[in-house]
Amino acid sequence: MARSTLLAITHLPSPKLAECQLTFVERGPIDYGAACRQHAAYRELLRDCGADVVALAGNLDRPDGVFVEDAAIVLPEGALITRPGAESRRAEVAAIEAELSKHRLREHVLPPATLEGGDVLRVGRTLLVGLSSRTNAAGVDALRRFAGRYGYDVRPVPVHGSLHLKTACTALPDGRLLVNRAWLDVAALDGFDLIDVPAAEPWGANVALVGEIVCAASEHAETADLVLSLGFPLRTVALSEFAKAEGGVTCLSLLVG
Ligand code: CIR
Repeated sequence: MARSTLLAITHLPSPKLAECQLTFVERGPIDYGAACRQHAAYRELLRDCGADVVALAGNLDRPDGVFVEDAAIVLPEGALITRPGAESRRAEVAAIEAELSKHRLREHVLPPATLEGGDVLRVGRTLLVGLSSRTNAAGVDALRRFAGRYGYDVRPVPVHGSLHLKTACTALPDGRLLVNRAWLDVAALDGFDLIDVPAAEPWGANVALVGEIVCAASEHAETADLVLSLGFPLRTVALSEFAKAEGGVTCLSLLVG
């Protein structure tokens, strides 16, 4: 059987998950056992989509360590190790870098720049980057220096109503963007075809592309119906406990293709 060339780096949920950072979400109880079961189902979904899955455990003491997406920007040409805007999250990147070093040459975001992977959306040769509470203008410049030399066009997108750009905007397999316009500066997306998430599901815009398969949280049933109606292959998985920690389907993995 041919081996998959897609690797998904994940990290097991921390027993301290309920102490996570929260910005736009109110703190409520998180069921750690349910979070672990949902994470196992998420890893299974990644495998079903054709990925080899690694589950790291080096950040089990760090509440937000499960949200590996924020620690790096992975391109075919190399990886940029981020400097998270949330100070409490800065120590997470070492464990992610140790794994990524097996697969990519790395560069680093340096102070005063801050950049989190949840703010970086790749659409073909364009990188849309959220200017958010976690990613500053120097972080955008760092991304531009890193990716510009490989020919990527780096475009900032002001984000005001959500934690990260990808909370409010992700890409479908044909390059159209699934968006919640209320949470970002839509003028910055000029030139892209936009599809609005259902009004009842403002958090639905966070979908992950694993190969050509659209993966979504099963809590966003109307968004799932919308994606199916557009003709895209779709898989869903329950992620309620991670939503309470302000994370979605993209946040839980780093895809190394
Ligand atoms: C945080 O506030 O940093 C975490 N509780 C959630 C991070 C979610 N990550 C993502 O959207 N890429």
